[in-house]
Parts: sequence; structure tokens; C-alpha cells
Amino acid sequence: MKTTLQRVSLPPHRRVLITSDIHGHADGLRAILKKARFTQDDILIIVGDLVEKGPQSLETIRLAMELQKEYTAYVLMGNVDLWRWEYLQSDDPAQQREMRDYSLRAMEWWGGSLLHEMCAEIGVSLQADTDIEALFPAIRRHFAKEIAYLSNLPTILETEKYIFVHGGIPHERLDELVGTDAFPLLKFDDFYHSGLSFQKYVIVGHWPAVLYSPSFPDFRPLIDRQRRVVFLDGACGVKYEGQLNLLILPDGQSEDFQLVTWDHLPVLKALDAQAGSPPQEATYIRWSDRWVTIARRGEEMSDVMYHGKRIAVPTQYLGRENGRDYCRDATDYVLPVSPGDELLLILQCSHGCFVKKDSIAGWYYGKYEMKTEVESI
Ligand SMILES: [Mn+2]
Repeated sequence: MKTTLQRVSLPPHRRVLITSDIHGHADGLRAILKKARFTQDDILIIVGDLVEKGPQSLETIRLAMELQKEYTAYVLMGNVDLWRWEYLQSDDPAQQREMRDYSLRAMEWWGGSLLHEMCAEIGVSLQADTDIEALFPAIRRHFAKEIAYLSNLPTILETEKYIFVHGGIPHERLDELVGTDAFPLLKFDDFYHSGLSFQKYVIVGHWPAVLYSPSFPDFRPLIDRQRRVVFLDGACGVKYEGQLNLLILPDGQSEDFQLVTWDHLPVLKALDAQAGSPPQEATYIRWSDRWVTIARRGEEMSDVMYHGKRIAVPTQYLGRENGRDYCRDATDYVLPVSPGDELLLILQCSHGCFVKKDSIAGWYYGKYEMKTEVESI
């Protein structure tokens, strides 16, 4: 797939709503647009990765198609969108079987896959022994529109003040990038640490912004005003405690970002006050640097050594990979909480709750009551 560039002018007096990495959460996208009061006066930009890691991949593609018909909406390609399209258009039986086998694992991990949804719609329940080669012609026919839609998603969108791309760009000379392989721009891992800075703001998804948090997990977009880069990805689907992030600009010339988020987690109401721990002393074991030494393994909580510090983590967060122990995203950060605060429940332990407050994850040890929904959206 070659890099394509779409240039548009953003008219004044129209809000610009920017999101990315929907990952099969069509209901989340609908909810966040509703929360942002998205109307036909607004402009929507989705910076790639519509599919996989969630239960509604096909629905998300169709929702994006619909949004582009009925509203001013721009949708870019993500690396996962490209990956799925490559498999769907492949005539290689080995690749078709690989897609089936990946999809079966995805069903276990994330409760769904694009291929499961496609098979279900043509009346087939996808199984390990499904003759996927025999099914592919029917899938191609039935989903010709959706497959064509994926293949036509542009790589880069450029406006007067902004450049949007799923992963990142090595430089701002966009005309030089057109026609080159799109893959490195879609899967530009850890773009923040490339250290690059730009004239126009470069807005990307792909790499969960939380992985860039210095000492506690912060799921909000990371906006680096000096280097002029914005990292949107709230890790929706990728992490259980992930969220959708939507940035709103009052118009396309503005740099005044407002944030709206969407979460699927159950909501608690805190009943006690809790003093937070000093943020700079907190430790965040992040997926991109997850290796630990287990100092004490307990039934519910264990102690691990992480960069010379001993911290308590839920035992169920521990795992082993290639003979090394790791811990999935965890922190010892204690959140500052006031009675009445709304907390999103990630994990309940006997001594406290691992929660998210205003997009930041940490511990709460006080009393609480369960609330049903944040608000009916
Ligand atoms: Mn991605």
C-alpha cells in the first residue's frame, strides 16, 4: 500500500472533533460523539484503526462509512486496518488460514474479530476447522463495499495547521512521502521517543499515550506543545482499562484542545476522602517495559522488584513470557479522592480498588457505593 495524502481546508466557525483507535467499539464511538454533541456543523477526523481488539469491527467500518455520508468526516487508515485488508484481498490459502487462526485467538482475547462478524453475517460460525479457503469468495462478494472502503482510506490528512497520520512521519515534507510504502507511517511505534518536532501539529494515534506517562498511568492524550505532536490513543480495546479519547478544537485554526472520553468500566461513588501519594514518587509498570522480579507471591497481591523499587501488584497481573516474569500495567500510585468523586473500577481487591479517576489510574482504599451508569448517553 502506497502513502496517499489528502489536503483539506478547514472552514472557520466549525468545531473539529478528532479521535483514533476505535478498535471495534462502534458503540463507544457513537457514545462519545453523542457526549460531544456532534452535529452536521462539525468536522470529524478519525486517525485510523477502526477494526479488531473489540467486538464490533464490521459495525465500526459501517459506522465510519455512514458518518462520511451524512457528516463532514475524514477517516484515515491505521496499521490494523491495512493488515486486515491485506489478508481479505489475499489469494494465498496460507494467509487465509492465518487470518482464521488469528481471529480465533482474538475472540478469546477481545471477544470478537472482523472475520467472526463477517462469517456470522453469511451464516457461518467460525471454528478452528472452518474451511476458510472455500468461504473466502463469498466473503469477498458479500463485503466488497467494506473491503473497498478499507483499501481507499488515505494515509495522511493535511490541513492549514495540522497533519493527521495514524503512526507518525519522519519529516514534514509530505509530498516526498506520497507514493512511498505507507506501512512505516501507519506503524510508527513509540513515535514520541523519536524526538521529532514539527512546524504544523502532527496528530497521531496507534501507540497508547498512557505508555508515555512518567510515573502513573494517565490515559489522556499527550499534547507536546513544544515539539508540536499530539498522541491521541486512549488504548481502547488494547487494555481493559483503556478509553476512547476525543479532542475538540473550536475551529480548525485553533490550538485550544478540549477532551471528551468514553469508558466501559463500572462506576463507583467514593464515600471517603483519601490523600493521594506524591505523583513523582509513584511507579508505573508499563507494558513496553514490563519485566519484573517476583519478591513475594501472594494469593491476591504480590511484591515485585521493578527498577530497584519494591511494589505491590495484583497477582493476577503477573505472567511469564520466554522464561521471564512480567507484570501487566500496574502502579502503586494512590489517587487523591474526595467524597462524591466518580471512580471507574478496574479491579477490586480485598484491601482496596484499582480505579481510574479523570483518566488516571491508581488505588482507592476508602468506602464506596456502586453507581449504575455515568449518565445515559
Ligand atoms: Mn495502530
